Amino acid sequence: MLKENQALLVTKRENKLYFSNFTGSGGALLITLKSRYIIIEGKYENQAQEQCKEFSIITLKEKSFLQCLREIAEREKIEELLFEEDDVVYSFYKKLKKLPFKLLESNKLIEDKRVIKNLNEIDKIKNSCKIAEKAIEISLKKFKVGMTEIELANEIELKSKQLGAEKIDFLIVVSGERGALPHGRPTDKKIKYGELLTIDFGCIYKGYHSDITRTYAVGEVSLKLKEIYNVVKEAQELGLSLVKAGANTKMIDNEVRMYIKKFGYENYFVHGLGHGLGLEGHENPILNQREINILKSEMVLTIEPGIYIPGVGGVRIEDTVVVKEYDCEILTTISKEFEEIGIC
Ligand SMILES: [Mn+2]
Repeated sequence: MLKENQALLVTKRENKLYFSNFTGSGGALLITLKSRYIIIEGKYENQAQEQCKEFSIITLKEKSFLQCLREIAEREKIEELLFEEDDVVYSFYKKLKKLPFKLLESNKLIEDKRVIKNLNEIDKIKNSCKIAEKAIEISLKKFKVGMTEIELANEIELKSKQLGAEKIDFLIVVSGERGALPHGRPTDKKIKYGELLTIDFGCIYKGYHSDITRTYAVGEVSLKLKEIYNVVKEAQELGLSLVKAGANTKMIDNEVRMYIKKFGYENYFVHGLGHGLGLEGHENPILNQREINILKSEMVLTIEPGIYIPGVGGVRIEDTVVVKEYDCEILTTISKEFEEIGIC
């Protein structure tokens, strides 16, 4: 991928982790055809020695990052430097420009590799999904009508950490009319009888994300809410059934949208059908009406249609799946059957 006179500067945290196993937030990798360097502050030295066995470690002492970069480049006869255009900030770019090489955009070189997961990565995502769904299930057993959204969210967060999550990525707990906010944060609103409750949760396990959404009925809900639930559930299952290698993401998104349209709710499905995930919570492939991606085996993505009616409430159901040759493997397996909770 690289030519002899080129070096790739990796600054994006997830890409550094992908290439080197380095979990720290600082530093950068410099990769040439022949060598791999990690350039870091002294405080990361021990960590880098432990995690980055295949890298030459360069510690910034009296020299600046740019001086180190320049020295390596001279030694290795580098003329072109590829940098991550989505990660580099303008002030750093101006400094890079002063160095004596031609700057080239890396064009998501690493992200393109990351989109297909290896078995090790899929294992970590699976584990991450297991933790997330277990945390939801166990927390729901403690759920009582009148609990606040934040109280329930805290339970889920704590449980996920007890189960091995290193941190949570995000946690949406919304109830009643607040369910119409696709990305609503939990508040001190009490979760009441007769409302829908949506939990969308992703945690991180060994760097890898999970993503799952379930909507529950708190006791008996109106026929309208139940109807929305069933439309979303059927739409989500339709989406899952279309995922396989070779499928076109825009067409899958469209089929699900058309299904929802049959019931007149198309204007209330206000986001794309899904997204890839891995080291980032949102990465390629993106499933929406704006782009076309062709699915390949071992991509990992979500299918998450929703209906959000302002003043009424909302439903979203989401699974994380691995694309296979003829179908997909669903990693988030807790029940999607319409379920009334908090009544026993
Ligand atoms: Mn998602």
